[in-house]
Amino acid sequence: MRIVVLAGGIGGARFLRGLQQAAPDADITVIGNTGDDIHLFGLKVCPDLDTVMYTLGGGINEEQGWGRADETFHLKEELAAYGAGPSWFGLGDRDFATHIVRTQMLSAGYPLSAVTEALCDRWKPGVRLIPMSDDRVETHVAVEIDGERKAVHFQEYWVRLRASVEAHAVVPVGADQAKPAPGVLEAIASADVILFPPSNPVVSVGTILAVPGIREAIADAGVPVVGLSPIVGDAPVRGMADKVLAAVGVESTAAAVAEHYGSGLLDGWLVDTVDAAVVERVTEAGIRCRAVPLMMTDLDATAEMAREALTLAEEVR
Ligand code: GDP
Ligand code: FO1
Ligand code: CA
Repeated sequence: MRIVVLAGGIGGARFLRGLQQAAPDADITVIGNTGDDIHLFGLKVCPDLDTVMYTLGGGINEEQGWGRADETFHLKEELAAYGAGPSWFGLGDRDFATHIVRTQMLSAGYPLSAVTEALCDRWKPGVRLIPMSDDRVETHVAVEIDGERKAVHFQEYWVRLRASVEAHAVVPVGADQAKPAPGVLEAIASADVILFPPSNPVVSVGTILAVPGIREAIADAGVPVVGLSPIVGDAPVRGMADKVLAAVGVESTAAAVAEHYGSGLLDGWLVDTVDAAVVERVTEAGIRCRAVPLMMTDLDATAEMAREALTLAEEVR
């Protein structure tokens, strides 16, 4: 079975680990979000691609969900000693190697998709990881700080500001000129099922869908598209997805997220059992909905969620 998954970082990566256990023989292609990418110290950092690669490759810092395990920060300390900023983004020594190799290959002319494939040769994540685009797309957030409206890079909003200021708009800069990376449209066209994991609907899945051609390809694929809600009990399970949902005018509920994706895209939607009351509303929106345990507390729980998603896909096929 060929499965295509649109993934951001932590939530998407954890889900993918469960999907691999639930469908060990499946051929999984991950279309990764690159809107979080940031250039630091002359290096290109791809947080969501790295989180998927490290998590499935066994190198992730498990409790953080980003960065490497067994990390040291000598480079970060030395850069700070030189006053070379920014200091608010925690790049570890092992992680720096990834960004150096990536930047070297990009400078040699390799597209991001080829670079990602090369990095995965080391990590062997067990999935095909393709960036949503080889073109530069960076999510910026329009915020108001001390009465002044300005746009900041997503990472500055998310990490330095901790989403503590009101976000008025979330803009994937460059998306409208970006093309799907080689293999993205082909993977969607040959998929047997397409999954939206419990990733951030705005800055992860939303950014991938903002690349022209991807949303249309999914809508026209003619195979089941099933999503799992990252919102449980009217709040994100972790992180601040509610803040960016508000910025795009979507309430932080499992039903509103399904409606935001729309019945033109989604055939099925899994909500947590605490949100069972919304099943009827989502169904009325034309999306088959089921309430199942949706907390990725451990690998078996996540695998069960993945099985439920695949079962729902067969029901709506
Ligand atoms: P990021 O790029 O690192 O923010 O990761 P993603 O966008 O892939 O996923 C972030 C989302 O995962 C957050 O909005 C969380 O609500 C969601 N999430 C994290 N853990 C769980 C979980 O156990 N269950 C569900 N349903 N969602 C989760
Ligand atoms: N997230 C943080 O909250 N604080 C950090 O210092 C931080 C550093 C970092 C370094 C490399 C990397 O790949 C990811 C990193 N993240 C950090 C996570 C990053 O902000 C992710 O983009 C968000 O978690 C949302 O996707
Ligand atoms: Ca992300």
